[in-house]
Amino acid sequence: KNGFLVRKVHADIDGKRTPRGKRGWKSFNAILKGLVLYLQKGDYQPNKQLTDEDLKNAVSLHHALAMKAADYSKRPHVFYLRTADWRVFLFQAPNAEQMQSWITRINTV
Ligand code: I3P
Repeated sequence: KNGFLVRKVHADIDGKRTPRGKRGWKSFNAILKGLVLYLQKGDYQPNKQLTDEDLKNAVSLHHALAMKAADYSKRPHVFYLRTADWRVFLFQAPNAEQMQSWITRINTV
């Protein structure tokens, strides 16, 4: 699965709150491949080479959990992703269908 997602980093490893200046929303092309969610900047190109930055942004979905961000109302179609090492991301999907599709796919890898 791939698609457009906007990401906010809410917590770093061990659930430590991400500091100010690193909490802004950023747009990516997201690609779910195997147990990894790759986040690439720029226009979508199939089989685009992963840069060092792309690899840093990649998220392991092993023992990760996605859920609708019911308590976040500033933007629509936002879901949480909590990783095994207790990082927390917010992702905004383009619409409700895409949000649900990402949640389901992430939780069934
Ligand atoms: C953050 C940015 C986010 C905002 C966040 C800010 O600043 O403005 O959009 O989250 O607020 O800290 P920066 O880019 O300098 O990190 P919201 O869009 O959810 O308001 P927060 O610290 O309350 O999460």
